[in-house]
Amino acid sequence: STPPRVEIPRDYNAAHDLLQRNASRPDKVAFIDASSGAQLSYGQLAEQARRFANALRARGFAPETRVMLAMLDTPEWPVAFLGCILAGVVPVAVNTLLTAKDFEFMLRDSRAQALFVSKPLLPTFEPLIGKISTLKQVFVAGESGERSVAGLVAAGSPDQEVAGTCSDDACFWLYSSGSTGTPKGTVHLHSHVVQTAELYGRAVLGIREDDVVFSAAKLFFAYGLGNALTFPMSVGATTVLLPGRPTPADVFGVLKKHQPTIFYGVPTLYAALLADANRPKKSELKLRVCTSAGEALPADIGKRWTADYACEILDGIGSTEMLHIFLSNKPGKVRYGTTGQAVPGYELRIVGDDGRECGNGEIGELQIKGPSAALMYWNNRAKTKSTFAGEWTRSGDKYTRDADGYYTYGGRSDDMLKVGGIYVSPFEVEACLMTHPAILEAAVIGVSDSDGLVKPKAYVVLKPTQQASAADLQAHVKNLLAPYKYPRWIEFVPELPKTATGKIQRFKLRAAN
Ligand code: 3SK
Repeated sequence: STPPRVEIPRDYNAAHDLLQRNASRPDKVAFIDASSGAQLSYGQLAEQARRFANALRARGFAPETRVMLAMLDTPEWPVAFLGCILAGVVPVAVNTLLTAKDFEFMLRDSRAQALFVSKPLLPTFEPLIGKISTLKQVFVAGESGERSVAGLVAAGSPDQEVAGTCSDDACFWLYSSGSTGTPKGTVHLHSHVVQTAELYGRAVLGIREDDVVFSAAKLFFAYGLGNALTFPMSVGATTVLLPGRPTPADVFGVLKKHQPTIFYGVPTLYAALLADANRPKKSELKLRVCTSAGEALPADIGKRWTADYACEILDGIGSTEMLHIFLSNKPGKVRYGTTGQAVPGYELRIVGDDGRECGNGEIGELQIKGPSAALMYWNNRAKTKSTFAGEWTRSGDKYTRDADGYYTYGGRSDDMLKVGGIYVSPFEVEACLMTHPAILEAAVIGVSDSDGLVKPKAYVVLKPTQQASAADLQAHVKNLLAPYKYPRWIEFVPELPKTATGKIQRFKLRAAN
């Protein structure tokens, strides 16, 4: 059958489109802050985004300049994101769990001229403010006053002025992690927002106006951005935002209090929810569909969740590069243990090491062709060329396909690990361990825990006469890197397996687990 196509006019602004789709429902709640209980209606959202955009213009931010959003998930996030896009300014949304060193790299790489930062994150950014010459202005979310996001919104005119962007203009960036450490600024276009909302949000998830959605993945992730902002806004649904960490208690709290009909999680979280002794009964929740992405969902977790909550988990895979999910299980056709079938509108192929397309049952790299592939990685021509190979985007994930078109995950093509749905570079964790004075050498691999979910494990060689406990080394990593990157297990060994040329043979360590 003909693949679905979403037609988008040349003159087009993604934020304007999302807001216009809801112009007829100004009183409907668009966003709820689960922590404060504050609500933002579609009418308020449209007005605040317009004011934000006009205030940016008044302060001299020209279309195509970049600004950084380092904000927790509160209703100010969509106001800032949509406000920037309305003004043609390009928001660079960053992972709030990262360190000052990571943020410094991203501020310098993107040359963001303004920073919008949530108050609790300000101490991490303070040493950078004044140090980076391209960063001119800072606005704080979660407070009032002249230098706040709220102050900026209040100062802007409510007039409707939309930047003259076109569908192929840069709309926003997200940073994608790489195995060599430096994150890659991934440039997405205005058209990509509605492509993903229509092809996956509407056609696979079946999202609709009467849905209430809740995503454990935050808005700064491509997964969370679609889940909790662009998909619900594309149909006028309501989103519950949780600014803090999605602990099982908080997630169940939201599911009970706000009764979401769509819940978007990641495998580690589903495992933790199923292990929670205080979890609610099925009758206390109103879920109609759940999703999982970030890493392959172990079949057992999916089956137990469905048995307990009478709701399927649609396991799928997307990427920062493709913006959202291109391969997914579909309602009523779920096969646990697989990542499902191609999302209509995307073409998939599996390519072997010899460059030939694989047949059913053969393992190779999954490649994707579809209308939401990023334009490029900023400042990184070599990686852009190797990832975005003409119409096909390389995923770096190994897959097999069966005769029914279901795909099964077979590991990464590189050494990257996915921990709780977030990429972790083993090289970065090794380099961090090596800064500990007692460590001579370290090697990090991914090892499955009892739920079948991958976590970092470190093999460590101590310097002669030096001592350190596993807890010391874990604390050292937690201190220097984003906390989710720390090795959950540490094994002390007399030496690491190496090739004749001195390269660590991680495959030997993997085989021993
Ligand atoms: O990790 C994934 O599978 C994913 C899903 C949707 C959007 C982005 C990503 C990385």
